[in-house]
Amino acid sequence: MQRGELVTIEQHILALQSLHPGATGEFTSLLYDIALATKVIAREVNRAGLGNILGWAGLENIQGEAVRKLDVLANETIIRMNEPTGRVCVMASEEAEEVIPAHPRGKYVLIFDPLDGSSNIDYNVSIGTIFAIYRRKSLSGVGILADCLQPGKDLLAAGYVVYGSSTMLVYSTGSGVFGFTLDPSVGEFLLSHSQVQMPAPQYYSVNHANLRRWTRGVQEYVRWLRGDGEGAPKLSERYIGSMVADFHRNLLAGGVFLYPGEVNKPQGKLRLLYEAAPLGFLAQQAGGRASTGLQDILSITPTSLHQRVPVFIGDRELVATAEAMIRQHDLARTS
Ligand code: AHM
Ligand code: MG
Repeated sequence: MQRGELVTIEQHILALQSLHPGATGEFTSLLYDIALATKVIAREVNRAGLGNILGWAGLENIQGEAVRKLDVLANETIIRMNEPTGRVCVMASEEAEEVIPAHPRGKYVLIFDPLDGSSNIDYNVSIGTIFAIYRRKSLSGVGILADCLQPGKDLLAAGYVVYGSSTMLVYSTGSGVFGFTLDPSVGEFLLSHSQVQMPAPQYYSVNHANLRRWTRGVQEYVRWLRGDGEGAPKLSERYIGSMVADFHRNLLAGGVFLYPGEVNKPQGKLRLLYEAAPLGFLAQQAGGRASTGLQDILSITPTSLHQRVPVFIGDRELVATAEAMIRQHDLARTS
């Protein structure tokens, strides 16, 4: 990009398409539809706190429409904008128990977490949308569950939008990670971060309140992240409680985010399809990694839509140390 040149997300997606001579433009349009849906969500997130001030009564606003919770609204926005286009055959959302059938001729599968960071939604703290796109596997008709249960290594694209002090969309189609900042005055996402690579780590992000419930390996690892023991890094701690926002900071500033399993809940909290795999794909594209502590997250073929996995994601070396400590302290005890 030349200095001073403005690149919109649409131009950027089209430029990527030109690298694939056989491309029909459908994938390009799908990415653009997602970007558009997130602009609608960003608008709602930005005015969320105005509901009471503007005098919306109870569950109805002044037009008599039901005031929906933001996460429901985000979910409906993404579904409505992608269901009829003919580009996706099936969708899966963190907010929906079953798959969402779409168009029989759709070539793609769209997986999304409409509004991640639910505990922060009501408090004006950064939240996000995560999306992932796979090629369909079924041969015809409306897509099915098997289309959604694909490993992260087969992703065609993944990305997220963080609704923070500004709104940013970050995505990858497998040729690097690119970030766009929404200019609200013109309503366009403009390229602000090109070919993002994770710098040397500065931060670790974890909910320390869970400390007593972690396995010995995880406890040792977090102690090491805090500076105890041989070769321990010098890091500072930051935890927002919205995975998108925590991941985003570590992507740009360098670091590791973890949501480990617990002794009585070894699978942890975060969802493989909607959270771990798409962000794992971005981490890898930016020079980092994502692991469960025992296995590379991108290699896992999901067995159910809402499967959970422990997550260690970010700087490669820091993730590798988590794996080593978990193998040393936890595997020896269970095998
Ligand atoms: P959600 O999908 O209900 O928003 O839950 C996922 C979120 C992540 O964004 C975040 O990393 C984690 O839950 C925070 O959990 P906790 O409040 O236990 O620290
Ligand atoms: Mg979520």
